[in-house]
Amino acid sequence: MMRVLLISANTERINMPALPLGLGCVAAAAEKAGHSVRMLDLMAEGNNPLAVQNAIEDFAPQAIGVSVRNIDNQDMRSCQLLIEKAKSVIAACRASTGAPIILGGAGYSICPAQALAYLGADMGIEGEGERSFPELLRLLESGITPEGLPGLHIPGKDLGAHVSYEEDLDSLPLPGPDMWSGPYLREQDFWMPFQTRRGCALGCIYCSSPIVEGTVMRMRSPGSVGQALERYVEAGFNRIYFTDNTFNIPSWFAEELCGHIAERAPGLRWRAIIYPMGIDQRLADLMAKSGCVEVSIGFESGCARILEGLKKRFAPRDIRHVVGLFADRGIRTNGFLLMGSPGETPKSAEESLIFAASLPLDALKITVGLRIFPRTDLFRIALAEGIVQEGDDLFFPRFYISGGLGESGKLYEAASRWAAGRSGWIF
Ligand code: B12
Repeated sequence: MMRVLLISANTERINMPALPLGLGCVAAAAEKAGHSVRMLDLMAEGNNPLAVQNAIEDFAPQAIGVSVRNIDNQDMRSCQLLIEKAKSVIAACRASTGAPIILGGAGYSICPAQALAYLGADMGIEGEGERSFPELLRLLESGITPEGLPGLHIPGKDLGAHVSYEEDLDSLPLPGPDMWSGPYLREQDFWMPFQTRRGCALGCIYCSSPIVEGTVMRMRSPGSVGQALERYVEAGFNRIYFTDNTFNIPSWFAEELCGHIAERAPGLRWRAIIYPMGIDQRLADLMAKSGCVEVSIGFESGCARILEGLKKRFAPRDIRHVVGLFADRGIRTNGFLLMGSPGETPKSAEESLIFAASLPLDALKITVGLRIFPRTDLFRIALAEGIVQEGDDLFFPRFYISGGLGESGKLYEAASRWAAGRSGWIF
């Protein structure tokens, strides 16, 4: 048994304060394996500069896990390096203890080697942490060199770490409501995150989700989700944000899920991310009846040619249909438009803006420029176009903007002009 301190370095409130759900999953798994775990969520600590030092002095951990969620804010116009927070956390750990520091999380998994080098940690686990982290603790405790563990990276060593993804999500413990504390949990804009499935096979050219979650979708059983949500509602958390990449895929699963939510957690209000394809009246009705109040729809473009280039499996008419289905049921719709994609021209950009303005959306967020992630088709396109070079460090953000647009300033100007006159539009 080891004393393990798990630190969430994220204090960002961009969009909404995000609870460290992934770290909670890892904590639940480490506890189940018999370790003594303490969580330090820096979001809950306000601005206390001594939070890390105090926790280490008080708990004397034998290992420290640090969750790295965000690298950057993915905004080409005013880019912020959010990873800096994690760097200072690791420095504070180093100043107080010699215990090994282990990284994990989405921001870490996208560029593991670079993150390890930049942050100065001892090792890291790429991908899901529930299996590998407790196993790593066991090996460290027994004094066995941990090489060969799925997803493990150690600076300076090429372990060829293959990442493995759990097939049976129900076998992984879920963090219960008692795992969480902190004043921000009672704030008006707080929505408790909950994940029902992992993995995405859709293959959108720019997306990092397959890197973090793999390309094979795995689901928790709808009954177990209903049961877990019932406990959250009983504990007073009746606003849930489903973090699943595409809540409506597959639709049979989404339908079953809605049935269980309505039965076990009546009174729950929830939000989700939707892929605008394959949603019919029946699913939209079930979503509304089970408490869905808002959907985010990353339709990204209103031009069929650009959507094809992004490898989206929907066309503008599908987007219109889906937005209409939710609007008719009083479910708030947030649209997301991504401008500057491969093949974008001033004409297609305008087509997108006209299209977006014609939809009955409650809000629209416009992003100009696509964050280039490693191991994506967008990276290969950017390479072929000379925007990035082989071996470029994509840990520090690099953005794609179509060469067919002329100056990026013109697109900024167009997006600002369109957003200025419209309520709910954000650029
Ligand atoms: C849902 C989501 C959101 C929701 C969050 C809602 C909420 N209430 O939490 C919303 C839409 C609000 C959002 C906002 C943002 N997001 Co977001 N989001 C996601 C998404 C799709 C899922 C995150 C999630 O909760 N996963 C579920 C948990 C269980 O998984 P996990 O955290 O990855 O944890 C697992 C592993 O990583 C690992 N692990 C985690 N911690 C640790 C620690 C250790 C020690 C170990 C060993 C392992 C480990 O084990 C866990 C369990 O298996 C991811 C993409 C993705 N598919 O991962 C992007 C993602 C995390 N977001 C990202 C970004 C950038 C943002 C924003 C900055 C965007 C913006 N400009 O607004 C904001 C920041 C929000 C904030 N306050 O921090 C990026 C981060 C990469 C980057 N470029 O920095 C991602 C990866 C998406 C992307 N575009 O690439 N987001």
